[in-house]
Amino acid sequence: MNAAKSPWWHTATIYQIYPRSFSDSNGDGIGDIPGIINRLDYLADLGINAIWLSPIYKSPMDDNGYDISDYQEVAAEYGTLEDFDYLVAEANTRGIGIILDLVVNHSSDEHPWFIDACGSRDSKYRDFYTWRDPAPGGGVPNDIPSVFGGAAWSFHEPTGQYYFHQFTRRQPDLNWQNPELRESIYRMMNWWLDRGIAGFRMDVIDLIGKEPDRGITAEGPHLHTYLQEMHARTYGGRDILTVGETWSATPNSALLYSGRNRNELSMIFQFEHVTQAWHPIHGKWQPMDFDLVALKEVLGKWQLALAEDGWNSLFWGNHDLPRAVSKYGDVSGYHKQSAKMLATVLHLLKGTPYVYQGEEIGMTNVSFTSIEQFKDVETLNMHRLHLEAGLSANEFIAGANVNGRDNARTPMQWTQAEHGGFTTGSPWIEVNPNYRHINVEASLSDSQSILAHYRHLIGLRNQHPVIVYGRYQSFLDQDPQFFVYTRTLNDQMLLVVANFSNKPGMLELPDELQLQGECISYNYDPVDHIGPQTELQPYEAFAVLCRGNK
Ligand code: TEU
Ligand code: CA
Repeated sequence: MNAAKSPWWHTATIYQIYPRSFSDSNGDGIGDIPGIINRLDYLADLGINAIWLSPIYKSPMDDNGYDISDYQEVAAEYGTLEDFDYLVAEANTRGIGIILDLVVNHSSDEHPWFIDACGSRDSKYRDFYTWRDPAPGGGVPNDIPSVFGGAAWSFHEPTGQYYFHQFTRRQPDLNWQNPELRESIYRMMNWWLDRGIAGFRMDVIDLIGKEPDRGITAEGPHLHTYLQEMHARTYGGRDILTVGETWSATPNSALLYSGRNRNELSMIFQFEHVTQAWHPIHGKWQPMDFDLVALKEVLGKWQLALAEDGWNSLFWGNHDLPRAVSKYGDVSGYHKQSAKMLATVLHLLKGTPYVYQGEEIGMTNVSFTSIEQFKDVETLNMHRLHLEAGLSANEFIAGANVNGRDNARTPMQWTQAEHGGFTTGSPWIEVNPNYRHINVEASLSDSQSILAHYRHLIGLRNQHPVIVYGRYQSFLDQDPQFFVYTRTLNDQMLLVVANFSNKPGMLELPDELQLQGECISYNYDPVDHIGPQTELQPYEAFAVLCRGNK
């Protein structure tokens, strides 16, 4: 890719904010937009270039905003449209763009479109959704399951039909086969684009091509037609970032979404590195330890698949995933070292890195003991279904404490004050009790903090084109302890080495990697010379930049 024509998001680092849990400005225990504005200097100091805001729109909050009842109104508990416009302006003065979460696979059942559609089979909005008669013998039209448990069909008594919902029954799917629905969505998107946003993250966008009668949910036959139409009708020609959440994506389909001549998206979120540690039958609720060899294989596959076209997103966590350091690191023994190692390995890959709120200070999973502490609708639904299936509550809670979404939704830990400085009120979900020693204030006063390491890595991306465009090559692919890769651009080579274990180890690198260079990142002592054997400490990670001959 010619650096002269490269888009801004090639060198950018994106920070994800889950508004409900980031910063509460008015003491109601719920994060809000003024609270985010109060923290912009912190984010500017971190060096991020844009903020992906999880939904801020009017919503009954059945799924914490991923169930929208007015696409052009801010949820009252988060603030007002004026607050939003002020956030955009204040972020922009700090060189930070605002990326909105576009949730258009489904709306809330409280959206006026759905309320009108329920009023009569002749409603002009009836076909904005998918309605079907009961199956011939009665019951659901077919056996498509909801992602959140149960059937993907709910019966609407007054009009005698089922409606389709891939998530909860309070999140009716929108019917993208209807051109009027699509135009309504495009009008809404342009309305937000005209308010100066920097992009969209597109919620489960691989599902909008669904064809329920044929049992098709992800990557339907018209999906890319819709995305190219959306591009043409809205953001095409604007200098914005678009990232699609696509749980079904493969390296091949990733090129369809993000190929430079596809006129669809900038990039996608793929989840293969996440689901490779899920149980084949019980999914994330039956946790399995991740396997480094498998993880390296997946990350490497995606680096190579999008090496010449398309573009990778890079992330360990988000609002749906467990905390990175709990999932892949070692909170008890090597919290700081393992969090820094994970950041090093991810941020020196090719692609756009995403930092999930709190990841930069090493926030961890929680350990809830009763189901009442959990707030996530998916977790609560699955808990009910697991108990109905005869599983023990404790067994379910143990799984939810490893992979449940609430792990990422406990409030941001700002200080060691009560509730971690998140709120002066009573938080909507419990703050992780480790806020007393894991918090922003403590991190800012520690030059060796995880935060300082993230700030350094984010800065490196702007200094070294080899990090942005270097060709990826892995080494020791079958080694179960070490992750070793290089990035090469022109006469520069960056060697990245990481010990993914809590055991020290002797690393033996091939001759071609026995080199001398500038150590541009480390989490123990700097390493600038690699010989035939290198002793690595637990979770040690470093990067050495060599120019010209080694
Ligand atoms: O997530 C898609 C989704 O299905 C994830 O919730 C994930 O598959 C699940 O947690 C795995 O168990 C998006 C949003 O990120 C999520 O927060 C929403 O709940 C969901 O869509 C519906 O909008
Ligand atoms: Ca608030």
